[in-house]
Amino acid sequence: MAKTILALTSMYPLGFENLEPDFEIIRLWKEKDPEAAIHERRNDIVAVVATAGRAVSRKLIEALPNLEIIGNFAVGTDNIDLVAAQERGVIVTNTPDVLTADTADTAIALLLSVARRVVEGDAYVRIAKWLNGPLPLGASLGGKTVGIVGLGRIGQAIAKRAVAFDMDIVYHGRSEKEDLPYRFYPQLIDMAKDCDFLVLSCAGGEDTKHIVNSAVLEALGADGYLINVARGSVVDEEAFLIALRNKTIAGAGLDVYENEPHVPEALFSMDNVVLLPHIGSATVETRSRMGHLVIDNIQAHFKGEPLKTPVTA
Ligand code: 8YV
Repeated sequence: MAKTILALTSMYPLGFENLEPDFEIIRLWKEKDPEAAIHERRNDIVAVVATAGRAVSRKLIEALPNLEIIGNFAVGTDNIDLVAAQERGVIVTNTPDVLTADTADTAIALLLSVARRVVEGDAYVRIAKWLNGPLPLGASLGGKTVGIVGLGRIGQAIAKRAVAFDMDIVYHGRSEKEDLPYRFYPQLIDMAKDCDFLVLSCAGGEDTKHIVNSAVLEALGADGYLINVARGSVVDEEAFLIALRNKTIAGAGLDVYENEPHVPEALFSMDNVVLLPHIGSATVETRSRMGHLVIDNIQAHFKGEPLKTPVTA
């Protein structure tokens, strides 16, 4: 009975080759009947590799009696039932730090693109609309206020970058960080009223589900922009689409959606949104580092060595 890893995701560009001498790998996306593949090998599976949008539910955890470790190819763990894992004594690891800079860069790319109409401008040139007159004016960044929801590692990296654009930083989150020089807002709605760019970089999951609701969007106002590199679940998508349609917010830059890879079609025809396909960490360098971390954690666990990046409840 070979120790088996159930992979719910590829770890491109790295892959699982480094684990193959010691483990069999079930690449679930290649299986004709994924449920049957899991059922057949359920007693052999000792590790699961997952990622954002690939759920490790209580049902899956309970179906694998010898599961010891879940290696998440992501920093966010909202795809994993952490309580069920803890109850069973299953270890969870993730990939913090290595993706901080790229994800913060993505937030800034979205912010710049939507404020300065970069994507719209590109299309404007390509379809020769410029011949009929200039692109409508954009919005400056300098002197504007960025309100960051979730000033963790990624939030702080976004703040650092926004400071370089002469922007003012404020934040909202679970707790005030007294060692940082930015103003803290205990209430999201108050911060939304006071900021020009509301940037989401918090964890997903039940605690943050739909915290950006119609009242927060109304507070952000007709000159305000929403940038989301966190999780689609943080935003009430229905309220958000209404706000965009009615122009009660100025625009949005999105890397994440509630039901990925499905994106509300209503967004496709809107000029004031920039849409990315969840690429926050999607560089060759970062995805390689993420893959190495997943592998290192699994190998360390089975050698009885300390884990590199365990998730603590
Ligand atoms: C995903 C992410 O891991 O780290 C996270 O939480 O959302 C991303 O980096 C990436 O999209 C791979 O699925």
